[in-house]
Amino acid sequence: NVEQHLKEILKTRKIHLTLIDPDEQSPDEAVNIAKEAIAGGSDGIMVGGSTVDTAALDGTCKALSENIDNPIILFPGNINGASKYADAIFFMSYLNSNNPYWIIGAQALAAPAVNKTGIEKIPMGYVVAEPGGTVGWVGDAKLIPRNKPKIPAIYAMAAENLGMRFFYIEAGSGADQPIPPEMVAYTKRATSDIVLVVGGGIRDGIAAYTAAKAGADIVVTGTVVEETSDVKGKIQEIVAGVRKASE
Ligand code: 1GP
Repeated sequence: NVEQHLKEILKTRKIHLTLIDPDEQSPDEAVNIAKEAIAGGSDGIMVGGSTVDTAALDGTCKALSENIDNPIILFPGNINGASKYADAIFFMSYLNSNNPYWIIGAQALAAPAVNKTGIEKIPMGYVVAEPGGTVGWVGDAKLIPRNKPKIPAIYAMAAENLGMRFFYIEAGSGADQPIPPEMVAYTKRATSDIVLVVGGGIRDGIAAYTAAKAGADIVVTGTVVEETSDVKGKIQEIVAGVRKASE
């Protein structure tokens, strides 16, 4: 059970997850990146992207499941984001979209396929703040302004009241700046048990430390592993920041 596993870790320290976009490399290359990231201290691998080729997703999840022991968690970008080869799926609602498709339409259309895989579902609320990147554009987001740090907190309160157990504040993959720490802090303070996930634009140990220290339980990075030639070293730096914030 991935959720229990993550919550067990959170009793003692914060978590880092590495996001792999199956569109960006072959399954074999994804395995190499994942192995290096885990050797660097990452606790698990998220798989997904705003555009996903189902064959690439299945191929990547299958290769990962055969080669790594850490959790493989789907991070779906649309109705085709499910794979039976993963361990769990963040079953997410894009709470600050202007389009009901992204809030509940895609989830309804995908639910039969997700349930058929038999994998664990982790209910998660998802909000996108400026700049928002591709996921902001694709998801018709009412982007949360960077200078309005209290807004994600009210979405998180609503998500928790609706029974969601995870809440993700996203700046957009490749964002030029990560989520402001005040935004993370207000959200953490406004909720009780919800697991707070923060990602988008985190590129170094200091940014990872800042997000975790502000209240993120899970820090996600994706782009850095695509950009560096030393995945293990870069992830070690980021994980060191996350772990330092756990002290
Ligand atoms: C994207 O938040 C994640 O959903 C990761 O963002 O690629 O900027 O690390 P980066």
